[in-house]
Amino acid sequence: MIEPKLPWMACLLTLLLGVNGAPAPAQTAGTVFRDCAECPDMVVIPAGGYLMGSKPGPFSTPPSDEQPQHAVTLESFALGKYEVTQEQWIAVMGDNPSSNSSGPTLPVEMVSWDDIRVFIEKLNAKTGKRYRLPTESEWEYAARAGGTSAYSFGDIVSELGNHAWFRGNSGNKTHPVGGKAANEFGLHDMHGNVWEWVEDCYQPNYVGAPADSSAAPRQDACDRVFRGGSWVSNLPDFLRSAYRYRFLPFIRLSYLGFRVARTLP
Ligand SMILES: [Ca+2]
Repeated sequence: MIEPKLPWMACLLTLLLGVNGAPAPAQTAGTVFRDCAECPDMVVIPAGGYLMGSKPGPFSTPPSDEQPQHAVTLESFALGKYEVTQEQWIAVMGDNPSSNSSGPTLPVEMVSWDDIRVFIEKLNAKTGKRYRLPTESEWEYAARAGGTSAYSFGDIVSELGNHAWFRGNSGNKTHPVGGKAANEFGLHDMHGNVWEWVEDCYQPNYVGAPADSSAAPRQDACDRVFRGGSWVSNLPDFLRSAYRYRFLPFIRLSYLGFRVARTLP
């Protein structure tokens, strides 16, 4: 007797395509997906581990807030392939607060950490997904993209211009996202263009920092961290993967934006 093959094949097709015939959300690291036409492109970041922070090395005296270097283990998550753009912000919020508003694919800026909370609430309501800001450990893991150097591409400052917009090459303005080379995880502009808010309350060092991807413990009226340097950064040090800066959550600046993370599935 020959087994009927169709039910088995139908089962497989359902797994591959989803119940409505649309592609099922792929969880394979490196996969790029988008939850709606005007939603950010998201990259599936692999699970893994790394050493967060800095130790004496090519930059012999890293700021004390990057120490102690410590091990962090992370589950897979999704992160924006680019900084959130002005057209993506407008699609959710209906306005454009940006200082340099000369193009739809420029990164949105002049958005506070508090403003972003509203954006994410609306994006989640629109998509039914769990968007959020990346935690500080997720952001640094994604910026390093498997590397242990100052930048995702190594330690050579003269190569920064291939990967980042900063004071030395930006012409004192933001640039359309994705104009520079991606890192090994397929992410653009982790170094430069606009600084990127992350979830965490700033802590002055990593003593007692979480060993997983959770955010630092909440404090009342804390500064929120942002990362990666920007078009206005005049020192290459500011664009290092481990470099940290922070402001109160209501601050809006022309060189400060964000990218979204999304919990999987
Ligand atoms: Ca950036």
